[in-house]
Amino acid sequence: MENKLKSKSNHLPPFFVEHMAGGEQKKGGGEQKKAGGGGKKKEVKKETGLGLSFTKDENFGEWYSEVVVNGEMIEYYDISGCYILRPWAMSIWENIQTFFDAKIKKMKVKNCYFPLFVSPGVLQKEKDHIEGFAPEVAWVTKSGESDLEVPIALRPTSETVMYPYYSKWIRGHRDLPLKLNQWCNVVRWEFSNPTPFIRSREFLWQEGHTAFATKEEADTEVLQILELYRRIYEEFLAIPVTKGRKSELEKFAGGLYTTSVEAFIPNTGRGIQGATSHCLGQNFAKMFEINFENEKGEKSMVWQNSWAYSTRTIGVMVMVHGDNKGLVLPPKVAALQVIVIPVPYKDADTQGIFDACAATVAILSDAGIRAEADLRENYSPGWKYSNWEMKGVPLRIEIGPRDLANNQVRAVRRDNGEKTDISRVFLVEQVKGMLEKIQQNLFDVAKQKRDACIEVVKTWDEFIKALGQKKLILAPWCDEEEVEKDVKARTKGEMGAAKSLCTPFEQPELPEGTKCFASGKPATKWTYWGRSY
Ligand code: 86X
Repeated sequence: MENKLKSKSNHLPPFFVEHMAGGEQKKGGGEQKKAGGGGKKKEVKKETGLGLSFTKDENFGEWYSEVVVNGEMIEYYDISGCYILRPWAMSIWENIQTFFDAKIKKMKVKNCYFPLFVSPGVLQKEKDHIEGFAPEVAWVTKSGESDLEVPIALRPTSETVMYPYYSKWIRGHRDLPLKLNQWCNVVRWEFSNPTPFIRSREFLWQEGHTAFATKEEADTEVLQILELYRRIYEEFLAIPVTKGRKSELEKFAGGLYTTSVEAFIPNTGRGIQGATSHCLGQNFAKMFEINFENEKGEKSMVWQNSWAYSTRTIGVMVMVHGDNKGLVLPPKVAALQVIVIPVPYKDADTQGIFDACAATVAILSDAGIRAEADLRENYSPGWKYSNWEMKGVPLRIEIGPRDLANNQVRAVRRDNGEKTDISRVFLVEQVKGMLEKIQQNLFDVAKQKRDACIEVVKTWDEFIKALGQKKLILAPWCDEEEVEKDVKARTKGEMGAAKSLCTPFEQPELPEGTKCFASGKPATKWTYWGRSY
C-alpha cells in the first residue's frame, strides 16, 4: 500500500509529499499490525489449526486486533488511532442506528448537523469544562502552505458549538422543549493505547442535546434515553449492562449528574462505559445564557440534557462474543444472518445443489431474513466454513447431495456449533426460530460469564483480592469523593487504578450499620468498582 501511495506522490502538493515519508507511528498502530504473518505467528497458526494466531484467553489484546481485521470489520490505517470501518462493521452500526433513530424520533427529537470545525473562541467559551480535555483537542493550522490566521479546532464534542444557537433559538416557553440530535464523527487526540472501536482518535456517535422548561422533564428524558441504550446493548448486541449513576468524580464535570450503562469484559476484568445520558442541570444555560420567558412572563433558565453512544458499542460486542474462530455476531445486528454453502460431491448433481442454494436464499430473503449463498467455485466448502465463521455469521446452511435427495438442508449455529437438519417445508419458521435462539443464547452466556465475575466485598482486603482476580466488584461505599480519590491512589499501578464504575439503580439491601469498604465510615450505597477502559 505504501508503494501505491508513493507512486501517486507526483500528483500531490509538496505538503503531502513531505509528510508521507514517516507520519507519527505509535505502538499498536498500523505498522506493528502489518508485521502479521511473521514467522512466529504462522507457527502458532499451524499448531492450533485455527484461522487466528492468538487465542482469546492467552493473548486477548492480540486476539482482538487480529479478529477485527480478519473478520473484515477494520482495516488499519497509516495514522495511529485511526481505523477504516469496513462494510461489515458499518452495517452493524447502521442496524443499531436504525433502531435508535426511530425511537428518538418518536420522542420528538429532530436530527440536525452542526459543523465539524470550531473556532478557538467558541471552543473555550466554557473554560472549566474544556480545561482538562485541552490536550486532546486537534487543530487545523494550515491551508495549503500558508498558516491560518486563526487555527481551527475539530469538535471533540459539540456543547460549545451548539449552545450559542440554543441561546438564540430559545426565546419563550413555546420554543421548549428543544430536542436535537446529530449523527456525526468527533475527534479526540488520545495518547493512551489506541484500540479499534474502543479508543480511537476519530469515532462515530450520536449526540443528543435537549433543553426543557423544567427539571422534571429533563430527569424523565435522561432515563428514557438510558433505557434505549440498555436495549441497544441487551436486545441488539446481546450484552448485559448495568444501569446506574456515576460518582461525583466520574460524572461529566460540566453537568449535574451522569447516568450510564456499564458493560464488563471478563477476559481483561475491565468495566467499560457503554453509553451515557447526562442531566446538565442549568450549568450550560448560565454560561451560554439560554433563557426563556415562562408562562408568567418571568425570565427563567432552561434545564438541559446530553446523551451519546458511539461505535465503541461494536468493540464491546466483539470482545464479549468473539471466540477462537473469530467474530460471533448477534443475528439482530449482523449484516448477514444466514450464509448458504453448496457442498458438491464428485459425481453428484452439482447444478441441482447450486440451484437449491439459490432457492433457499430466495425463500429466506422473501421472509425478511438476511441471507446469501457463497457460490464461489475457487474455494472449497471447508475454506468457506472457516471464512464465514471468522466473519461471525450466526447461521450456516449447508446443502449437499444427501440434503438435496431428502429435501432438507443442514443448519450449523455459529454460537455453539450445533447442527440441525431442516426439512425444506419448514425452512423459514425453523431458521427464524434458530436465529432467535442464537440471539437469546448469546445474551444468556454473556450474562452468565459476567455474573460469574461479580464479587461482593465488604472490606479493603477482600477488595484488593477481588481486584487481583479481575472481578467486577460490588462494594458498600460512603459515597465521598475523597475516599474514591484514595481508592484510586492506593490501587495505582501498571494495570491502571481501580475506580467506581456506577452505583446501580437496582440496589441490593444495605443492612443497617454496613461500613464503607474503603473508609470504614457508614456506607450509604452499593457501588460497582473495578479497572476500566
Ligand atoms: C465530555 C460530554 C457529553 C455530549 C457526552 O458525554 C454526551 C454527548 N457531550 C462529553 N467530554 C468533553 O466534554 C470533552 C471536551 C473536550 Cl474539549 C475534549 F477534547 C474531549 C472531551 N471528552 C469528553
